Amino acid sequence: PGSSSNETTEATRKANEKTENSRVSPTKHGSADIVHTLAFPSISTADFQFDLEKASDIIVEKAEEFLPKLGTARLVLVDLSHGSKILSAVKAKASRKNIDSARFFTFVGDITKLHSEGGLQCNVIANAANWRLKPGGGGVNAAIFKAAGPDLEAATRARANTLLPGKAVVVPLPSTSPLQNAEGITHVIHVLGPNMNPNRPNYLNNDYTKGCKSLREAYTSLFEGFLSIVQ
Ligand code: AR6
Repeated sequence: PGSSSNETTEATRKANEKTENSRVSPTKHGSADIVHTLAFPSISTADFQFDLEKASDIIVEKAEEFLPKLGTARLVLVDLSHGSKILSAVKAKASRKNIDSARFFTFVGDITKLHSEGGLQCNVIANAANWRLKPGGGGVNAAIFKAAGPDLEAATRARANTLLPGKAVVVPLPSTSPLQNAEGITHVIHVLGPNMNPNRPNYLNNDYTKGCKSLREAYTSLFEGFLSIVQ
């Protein structure tokens, strides 16, 4: 009997993730031959309390569906910690389906500091937004609005005032935004996922039939938005 992956030590896992982060091929910062790359957080699985197993199935299914349409562009699922359960689940499922790991991979880091701290070049990032498209509220939404400065709120307002669950809106980032200067981000795509938290708006009361449909729609809108930038 060999050791199962469940028995992998924390140290080994950290080492593996570091290897994974470091194997990412560099792209030219700010130049025309950049490899279009979308970095996205796992929509709905923290503050919105969506089931991780179901979410990881949907992320892998949608990445597999969109990769052939995206040419050479890359999709990168990001989370803050080496212990991220959603990253491990997605990584394992993507590997089982033999999805090209150079074009779809997981990355540990702060989505607002991928280039400066992680050495990963992305030109587009996704935000797990709230329906009002407002800064704050914690999680990745607060981090992205803070890092981008007031420019992002004004640019968002020019596109939309609110968002429905399952929908995404592409916002070009003004060149004055620190997120563009320091990180090379040209677009933020706000996505509103389904909510399974009773203390947040549009609570789905554990209805995963509706929830999964809505999360699929959210990733479809997100990846279609990215496709519109790549094309
Ligand atoms: N970099 C990378 N990933 C992050 C970061 C970061 N800086 N911060 C959080 N994550 P969440 P939701 C990961 O809660 O569940 C907000 O208040 C986090 O570990 O941000 O869709 C909004 O205003 C998790 O994997 O989004 C909404 O009201 C993922 O990002 C509500 O929360 C999403 O976690 C949306 O809840």
